Amino acid sequence: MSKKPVAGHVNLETEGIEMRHRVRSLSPWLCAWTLMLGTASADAGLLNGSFEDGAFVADGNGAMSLFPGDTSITGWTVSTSELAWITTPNNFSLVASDGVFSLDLAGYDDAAPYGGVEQSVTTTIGNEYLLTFDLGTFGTGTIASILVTAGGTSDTLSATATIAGTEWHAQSFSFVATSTNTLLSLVGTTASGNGIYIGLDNLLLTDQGPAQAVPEPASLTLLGLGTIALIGAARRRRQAV
Ligand SMILES: [Ca+2]
Repeated sequence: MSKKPVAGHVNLETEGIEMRHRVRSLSPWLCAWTLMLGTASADAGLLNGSFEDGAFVADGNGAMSLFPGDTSITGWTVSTSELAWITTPNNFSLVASDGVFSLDLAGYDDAAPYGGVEQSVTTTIGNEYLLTFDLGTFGTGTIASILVTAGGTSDTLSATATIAGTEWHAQSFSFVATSTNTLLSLVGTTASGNGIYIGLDNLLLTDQGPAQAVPEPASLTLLGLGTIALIGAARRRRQAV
């Protein structure tokens, strides 16, 4: 007498084979979904984004005043106007956002035009890049702003202080590369109140992969219909067994 399947009994072996078959059938669609939803981001190779490396020589305040054209900060060139490269501790009670070094784009002169830094990075044409950094304020209610430029894209990012001491505000900026080399530039534009401080630290640049248009509803519908058809076929095959 052969063993008959009991009603409601699940044949684990058969179900397992069916499940593996269905997963294999769906895998090309899952891959397509993954591609459409985007690829993993990767470090884009920005050098010394935290300003921790370079030929730092502290003055009596724990800072170093740098002028346009200076390349003392590894990877970076000072642009526009004077800025201060500051270590921790210092005589200004300033605290770096990351590591021990940070910049004050208002520098020692505390007046516009403010200082800036720039670095040329290798980029892939058509890829989207995300730049994140911390913008520092000092003094409750004061506003600090930085103009960020990358290739043909630019934006002014601002933050308002809510506390009296050093306060770091996370910022982000995106651009699509149009060249194999993109000049990344950050220049201080506003330091309200007594105008003494525009902090900058902790820059990270990530390559987000090819800039993709949001999938159009029509292509999403086709993909969805294809997936449903595959599941239906798998079900019909199972019922036919
Ligand atoms: Ca730092």
